[in-house]
Amino acid sequence: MNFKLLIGLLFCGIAFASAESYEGYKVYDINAKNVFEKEFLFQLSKDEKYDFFHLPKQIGTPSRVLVEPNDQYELENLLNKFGIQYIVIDENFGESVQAERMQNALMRSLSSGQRISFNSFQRFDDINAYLDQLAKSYPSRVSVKTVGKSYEGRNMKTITITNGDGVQNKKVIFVDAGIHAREWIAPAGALYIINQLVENYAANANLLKTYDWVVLPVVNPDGYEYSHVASRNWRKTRKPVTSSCAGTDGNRNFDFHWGEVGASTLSCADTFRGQAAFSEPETQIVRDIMHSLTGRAKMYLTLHSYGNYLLYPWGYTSALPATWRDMDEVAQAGANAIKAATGTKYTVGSSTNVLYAAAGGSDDYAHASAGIPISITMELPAGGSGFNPSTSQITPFCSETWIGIKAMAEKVIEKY
Ligand code: 0X9
Ligand code: ZN
Repeated sequence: MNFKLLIGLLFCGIAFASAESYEGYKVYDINAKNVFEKEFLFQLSKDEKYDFFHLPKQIGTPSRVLVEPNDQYELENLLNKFGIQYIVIDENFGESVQAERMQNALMRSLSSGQRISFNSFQRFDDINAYLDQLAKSYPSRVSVKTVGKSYEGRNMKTITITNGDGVQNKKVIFVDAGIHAREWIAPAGALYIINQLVENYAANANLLKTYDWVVLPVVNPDGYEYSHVASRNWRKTRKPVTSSCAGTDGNRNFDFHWGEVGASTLSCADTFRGQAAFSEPETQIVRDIMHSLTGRAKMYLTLHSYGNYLLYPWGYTSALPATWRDMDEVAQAGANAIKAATGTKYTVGSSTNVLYAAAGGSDDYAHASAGIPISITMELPAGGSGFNPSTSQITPFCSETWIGIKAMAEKVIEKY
């Protein structure tokens, strides 16, 4: 056996010995046929024992839920009783998590020594190290700034990418990713953007002529690390709330119609809105970046997974913002470019209308409070049972995503 491979697998066994095992957990796809069945699932999702990965309001798009062994009988019973169709898409989520860990450790060990690799999911320290290396290697075009610390004290860094012409105060595209810990493909997508703009500059110079890009690749580093070493399915931040539950949903914590809809008041819930708006250092950091760029920032793009959506405000109401047509035009440009390049379909619309209502999101805040004209949430594709694409899917997913982002950026540059 290859030496690196052996070390990788040994490391994997030792490092994750205490991680949550998910042994016997099942993942179900539930196909609600009508509004009543959808409503039933919405009610069910309020129960914390069901971890809904996906709960779109559209009939015909299945909802997906992870259920621990003790609760499976009750769920199946309920669904059977009401005649709601379901299938089990993962018989043992624990095995999938273990396989993912092994694969990631192996691919990581095979690409060690490289500056950055899209053959494995990167850990937070590796991401920060890549940003610092870029600043060192490309001092005229790249600068890295520590914008604050996460609750657990991790340094959160933005990278600002320019074309090096020295012109100050250009317009800006601000991108973030990873506010939800388990959505690993999102920070990978942000790293891919950085990689393209910096290390493939010549091909992308048109995106940097009159605009600078500011990227915060991991909004929730504590949660991201926790999902790597302790609990794969963790979504929230990590600041304790009560003696038994930690974490706030960062994307319910922004101060615009905070907590009004689609956000839980229960600290143990996955969509907990927080004890107050901006209770989390991580969301404060995003807020402060947005305000520091007011006037300059023309597009805010926040990367999530999954479901292939390009969403714009509002998330708090089904009404649309006055300028929704501008955002729709930009999002359609992204969706069309992806469709033409790979055939992958993205759904475009306001988040309440095409996904579900949820207030306190960063996208609504960016548009309403920070005055950024174009504000878009991009939900990257699902892999595995949702949040766990295989390592071989990272590059194709990210390069496809980049095609859409480039098209949206070009549209923004043309419009503003
Ligand atoms: O629910 C969310 O925060 C996002 N979906 S995810 O599956 N990645 O959790 C969608 C957010 C859309 N925007 C707002 N509701 N404001
Ligand atoms: Zn998300």
